Amino acid sequence: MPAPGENLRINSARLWDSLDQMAQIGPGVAGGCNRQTLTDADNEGRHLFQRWCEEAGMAMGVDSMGNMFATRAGTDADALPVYMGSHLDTQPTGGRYDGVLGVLGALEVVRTMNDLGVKTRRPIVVTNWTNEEGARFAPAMLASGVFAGIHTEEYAKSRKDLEGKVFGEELARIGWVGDEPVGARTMHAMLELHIEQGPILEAEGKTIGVVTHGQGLWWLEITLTGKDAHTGSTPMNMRVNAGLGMARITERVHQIAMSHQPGAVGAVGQVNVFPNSRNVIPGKVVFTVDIRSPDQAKLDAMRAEVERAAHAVATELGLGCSIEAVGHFAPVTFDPDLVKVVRQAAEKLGHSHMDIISGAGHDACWINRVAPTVMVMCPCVGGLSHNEAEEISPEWAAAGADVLLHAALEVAEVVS
Ligand code: HGY
Ligand code: MN
Ligand code: MN
Repeated sequence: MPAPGENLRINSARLWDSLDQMAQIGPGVAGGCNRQTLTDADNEGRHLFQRWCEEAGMAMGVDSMGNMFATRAGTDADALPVYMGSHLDTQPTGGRYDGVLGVLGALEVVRTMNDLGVKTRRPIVVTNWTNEEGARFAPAMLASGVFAGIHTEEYAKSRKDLEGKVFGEELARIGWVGDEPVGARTMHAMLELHIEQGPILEAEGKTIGVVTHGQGLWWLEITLTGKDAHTGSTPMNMRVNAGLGMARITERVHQIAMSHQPGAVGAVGQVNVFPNSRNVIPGKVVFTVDIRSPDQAKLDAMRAEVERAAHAVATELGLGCSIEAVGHFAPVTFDPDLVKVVRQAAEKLGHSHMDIISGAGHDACWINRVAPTVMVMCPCVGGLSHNEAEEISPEWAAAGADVLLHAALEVAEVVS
């Protein structure tokens, strides 16, 4: 005997079409996206999202960090809402689905509820969090971090990109400083659908990831100072080469992560060399170390080892060395009751599933500090993400959105 509503499904073609339309905004050069936060493309994507939400009968609210909240009324206006969402900003060479599936999947859930005339006791709020990626303005998950009280709004709005542009000025420039005080909203729960961005679900042949935990992270920005000099006429023993220091530290970061297996990762992703001229020994290098683990002790040990290694290399080469932590969050445990709801939704829909720890950081990692939170994941091809070749199947997208639909029906309490 099928359970009530068991056959409810989202409209997969409509979801896929919305994903495709959004991907046309801020296109990359190889089929993916370059819709970085607070750019004109981000602004255009925000307006499209707002139009779609209003067409679905939702009322849009925006807070002072540009976080967008589209509300579908519940039958009980006083009930704490159920939030569902993710982010529309992308990496500079990002994919079409990282973050976007979570926002448009949540919109599709509302569209489906509208089609079916489903009423819920609790309001439902579809959310777009500003600057999840942290690619242009570090740290990642910046606006959800302000919402959760991790960062002050002043700190967030002072963050600068590589061109020296200031977050607060860019947010004002694109016209998305909302009138709501950030963090004023209270939630009954927050559900985030996201692609896995790793290879586990596909390799295990599972369609749904029930996310029980998220790994913790440090972003350490290291500045090495040496001496600009001629690459041809400067004898090797007279060089103070910041580029060599960066290379040695990059190798040490890899070795440190490998020494903490299983369950640790580390790399250097962003490097800025000065003066970055072919025939000048770099006098200064600024680079960011990204280390992560689901285990707090490993995370802390890796940070200490990276900092020790950096200072040791700098001493060896006669370099100045300063280290600033520009991003951090502790390992996350999502709400066990919501995890159960997601698992039951996957079972009810007949989707293969497994519990999983999120390798990537997400807005849900911060919102988990202020409301019961859980994530639903779908696979991505080859586990590839933060790459324009990021790919998912329409079936995976639909499965994730269907689980989100059934979890939302449960948590927001359907009213017959
Ligand atoms: O860095 C992260 O894990 C996320 O993709 N911003
Ligand atoms: Mn993301
Ligand atoms: Mn990302």
